[in-house]
Amino acid sequence: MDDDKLPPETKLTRTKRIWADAHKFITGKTERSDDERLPPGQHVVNDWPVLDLGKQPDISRDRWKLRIGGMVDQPLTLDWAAFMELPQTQARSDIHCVTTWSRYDNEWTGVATRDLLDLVGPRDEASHLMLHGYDGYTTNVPLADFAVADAIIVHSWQGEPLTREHGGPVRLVIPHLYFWKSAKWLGGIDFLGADKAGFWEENGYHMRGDPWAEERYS
Ligand SMILES: Nc1nc2c(c(=O)[nH]1)N[C@H]1C(S)=C(S)[C@@H](COP(=O)(O)O)O[C@H]1N2
Ligand SMILES: [Mo]
Repeated sequence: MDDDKLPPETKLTRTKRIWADAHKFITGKTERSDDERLPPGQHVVNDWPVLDLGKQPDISRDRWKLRIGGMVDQPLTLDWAAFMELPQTQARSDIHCVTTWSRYDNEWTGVATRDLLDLVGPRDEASHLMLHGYDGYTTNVPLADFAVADAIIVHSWQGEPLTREHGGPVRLVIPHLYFWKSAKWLGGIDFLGADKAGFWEENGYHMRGDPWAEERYS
């Protein structure tokens, strides 16, 4: 087949392709049967441990901004008001931390990554993302994993504003990957044309981090 003869990929078909890719990864859902719900090597906790690099940036909602750039049609910067004007999504999911604790039934509220993707329009070449926290933390994710239906950029947990220690005012939640991929104090998202290691990935952690495949270390 001669690819040159195909019409150029439109924004709509591109979005559909990203969603189709993402569909393969809808494995971390609470609808799994009980024996499949807990990934191998994990145990359930009822509290919510705090893990970070030892600094918890103090970012008020007034100062907070989310900058989105790289390989997108429409780079943009959202402040708190613009973020809250976007469609709000609520969803429940489980947390799986690579340090072996899992926490069930977390109720998140925020902006679905899909709604954000609609807004910025990833370009054809975009395949991975680098997420940036206000503490200097970085972590990489494949675009298809970021685009799953239950990945949310959250501002609330169990109906209350996300606390500073857990990444407030705004963090990412990607339930079907280990929690280190869910950047706290989210301030930047870069769309990349190739995979690139973030902080923990440079220090031996897996580039993808699927808990059911125990992708803990590289
Ligand atoms: N900005 C930022 N995000 C981060 C981290 C961090 O140090 N900085 N730690 C990651 C790790 S290793 C984990 S397990 C979770 C912990 O989130 P929690 O403290 O809300 O449980 O956040 C992830 N996101
Ligand atoms: Mo972690």
